[in-house]
Amino acid sequence: MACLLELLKALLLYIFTAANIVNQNSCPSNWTQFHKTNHCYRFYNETGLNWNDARKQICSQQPSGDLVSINSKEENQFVMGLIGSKETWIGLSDLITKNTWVWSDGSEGDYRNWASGEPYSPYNQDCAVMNFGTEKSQWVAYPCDEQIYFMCEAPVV
Ligand SMILES: [Ca+2]
Repeated sequence: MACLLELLKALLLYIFTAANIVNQNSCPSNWTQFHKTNHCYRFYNETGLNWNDARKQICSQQPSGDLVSINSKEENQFVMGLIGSKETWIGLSDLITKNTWVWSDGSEGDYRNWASGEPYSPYNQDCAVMNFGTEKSQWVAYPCDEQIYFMCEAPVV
């Protein structure tokens, strides 16, 4: 009988712990978690949107969600793994102050992966796209009203 009780206790502890892990670290379905940032990511590759609509209409549906901010080489590689070679908006722009590129989610840090000669934005190329043309995994300044695929990032819920 004592043995059975011990077994029951162990089983309850296991269920409780498993439930906790799921609750503490979960991303919504269709989102992928990156353990280094503990954030969730989703690549939207069905309908292209302009930079602002992608951000305001789609990414913001998730609490504290925004276009992806790429803050390290590791995060850049992780994002590449999800989007492959598709041209994709990232959350970097100089819309607020010309030639000062900032992340839309407010994250800071100096990591940049511009293609050679970029950011080249003499006119209205004020938003950053990843994978433009042959510049795989690198970033290029591009007109914000172009409609292309995009990636969102949000904290785990
Ligand atoms: Ca980020």
